[in-house]
Amino acid sequence: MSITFYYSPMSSAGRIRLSLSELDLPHEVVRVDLRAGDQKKPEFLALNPNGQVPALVIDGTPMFESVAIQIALGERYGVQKGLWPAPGSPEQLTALTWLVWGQVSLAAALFRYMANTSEYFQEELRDEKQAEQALTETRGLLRILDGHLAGRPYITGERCTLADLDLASVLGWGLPAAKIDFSEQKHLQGWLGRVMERPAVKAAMVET
Ligand SMILES: N[C@@H](CCC(=O)N[C@@H](CS)C(=O)NCC(=O)O)C(=O)O
Repeated sequence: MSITFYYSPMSSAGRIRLSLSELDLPHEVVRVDLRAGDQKKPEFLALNPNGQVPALVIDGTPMFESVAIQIALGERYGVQKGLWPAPGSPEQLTALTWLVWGQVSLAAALFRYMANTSEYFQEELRDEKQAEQALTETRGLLRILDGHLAGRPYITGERCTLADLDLASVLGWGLPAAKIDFSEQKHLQGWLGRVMERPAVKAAMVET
């Protein structure tokens, strides 16, 4: 097995870094300096034509899109490590559902809210109405996740999987950064606390 991981701190690549660490997979890390524009150089574009991190090369085959990478890591290496449900199991379908929902629905709404409010993004592109709409959407999605977590400690049931790690790393950073109060979502709060306590997650929060 050979894995090369193209990484930049404080980016979507952080979620893949966490999975590689939890799965304890040997890999080579290539730092991509986004400010210097490394991601737009021909050698990187050959791996990811979008010119974005993360990218991962597994046994010579390049991959991009963080969710696709998470699924590949889960299915190839996660089952044996207890971090991904067995193929064909009902839990695998649940993990896939919430992993994809976490990025396509929840993270998209949360980042839209941040793009329209936060100092991390350009001020002249902010729009109050967009922010309001994105906040309402994000709150609704947090209630949906809270409802799913009622009566189960993790997304698929009793075990923490890459779906939990992926969602928690977005929310553990994003909710405080966006200053979104989720104190009413007790199940979500308890779950986030459990996932954030994991040593690999704590270490990943201090990105280097
Ligand atoms: N949908 C992509 C998004 C990747 C993405 O937005 N990467 C950003 C960092 S968070 C990036 O590399 N930006 C540099 C650029 O666009 O030039 C994924 O999930 O992998």
